[in-house]
Amino acid sequence: MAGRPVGEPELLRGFIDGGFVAGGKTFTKASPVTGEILFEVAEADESMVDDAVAAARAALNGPWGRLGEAGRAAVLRRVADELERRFDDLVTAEVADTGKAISQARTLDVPRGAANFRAFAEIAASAPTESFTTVTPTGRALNYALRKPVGVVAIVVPWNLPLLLLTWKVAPALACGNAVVVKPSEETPASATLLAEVMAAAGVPDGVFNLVHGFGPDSAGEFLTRHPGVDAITFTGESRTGATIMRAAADGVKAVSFELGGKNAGLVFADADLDAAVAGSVRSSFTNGGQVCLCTERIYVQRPVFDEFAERLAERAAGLTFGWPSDEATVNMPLISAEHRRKVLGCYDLARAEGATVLTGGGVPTFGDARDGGAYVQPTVLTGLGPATRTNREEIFGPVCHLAPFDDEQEAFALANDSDYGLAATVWTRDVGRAHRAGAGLAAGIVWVNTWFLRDLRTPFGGMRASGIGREGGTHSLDFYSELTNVCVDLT
Ligand code: NAD
Ligand code: 6OD
Repeated sequence: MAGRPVGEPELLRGFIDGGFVAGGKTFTKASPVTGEILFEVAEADESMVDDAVAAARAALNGPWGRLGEAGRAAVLRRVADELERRFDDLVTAEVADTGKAISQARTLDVPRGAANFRAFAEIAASAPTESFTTVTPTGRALNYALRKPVGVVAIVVPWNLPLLLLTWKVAPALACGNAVVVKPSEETPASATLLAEVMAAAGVPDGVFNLVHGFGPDSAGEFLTRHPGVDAITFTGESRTGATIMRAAADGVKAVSFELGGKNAGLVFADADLDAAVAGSVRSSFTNGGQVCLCTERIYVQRPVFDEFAERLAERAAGLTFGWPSDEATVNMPLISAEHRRKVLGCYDLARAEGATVLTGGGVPTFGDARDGGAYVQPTVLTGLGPATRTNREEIFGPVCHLAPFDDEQEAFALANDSDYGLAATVWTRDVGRAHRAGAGLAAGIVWVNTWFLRDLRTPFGGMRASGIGREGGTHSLDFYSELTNVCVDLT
């Protein structure tokens, strides 16, 4: 990612069979902070996607295909080392693409990139497989399962946590011996391009990791997901896009793993540590500009503490000041693009039209400097709407939450579960029994109690309903990224 003529946006290229390649067309990537053009990006056409898939297939038949678990784990550890060596470059790329605060990129996004490779190096190398001895009429038979790669895996990811979400899939895919073609979001080409450099420097064999840039429909995303040479598709993004990809996957009866949207509930009980609940809800609603699939957009608060909680949350939200991403003290960030800002501001207008009371926010901050060209919106706290409103049902994916009161646990669980989605729920309570009842009673792939976005990479991660298909994490990732062959040997 160097060597551009001064004043020209840098050209980011795809990476196929161990080399960087540019296609015919390019598109531009604008800064969410100022709107200025940062990069020109080579858009992969259909023939480049063909080349990427062919390179991945060839790699499976080369030395990579003969490397055992331990050998692959060593490669993954080298990738993690190299990611750590390029730490500052990756932080710079991630901040440029997204406008996120440098402190967050340093403590969450980039470290998780390396952690994903280290974790799956261990998980894959130490995963057991089943074996059974079977009594037969003449003696015994031994059954045991062998894990094999699925083959060529297509990885399509969004823009909100670009490196974290990409490596969360690349690491287990490679740990299981697959070769991958990745398609990052058109909004975040930079860290994926650096990841290609990292792969090469870490000695990942040519063709094992391939990168194509572009958009979804009628572009690299669609070409890749309907490609007959792809064996499995893992996708993170909007539920609607997941449905489109599922149709494409149906033709080849391909395995899919989908991590999709959310409309996550937070439940604040009157017995909670209210300081922790307020601080935790500030994090869960406004981290990354509210652009985390796990963010809490619906908060239900038990009636005796509703007014105090609402006042304190609104005050904290209003106090989340915007600095430049490079300021160490900055926590807030812009939305990813002008287009996404139009969508989120449309949701703020819709909420008002539906009768919401705006406790804080609801508009656009002004700076009097270049950031006025960026995609900033104010952190917003709403109240006053019923559960059937679009504001309470549709994912907004911005720094916004709606507060509503409840009276008892049963009502709280019912309100939380009244959703087309089922990704995450967060519960604030001091009652241990209630904490466990919440785990059992809430229809979500993840239930956090007195915390939010605390991740152990060995645990199952994914969503119910429109929030996804399947689970990744720990051995659940191995189940998606490998096929099992049962071998049955007659021992008589
Ligand atoms: P998106 O669905 O618009 O795009 C995601 C990726 O899919 C991008 O790379 C895009 O180019 C590609 N794409 C779009 N249309 C396609 C098509 N027809 N065929 C193939 N590829 C296509 O999502 P986004 O706006 O980038 O991300 C925000 C969404 O992602 C939110 O809904 C959020 O909840 C969700 N998300 C979910 C998780 C999770 O773990 N469940 C994590 C992060 C984000
Ligand atoms: O932490 C993870 O592994 C993960 N997949 C997080 C998803 C965040 C969504 O925006």
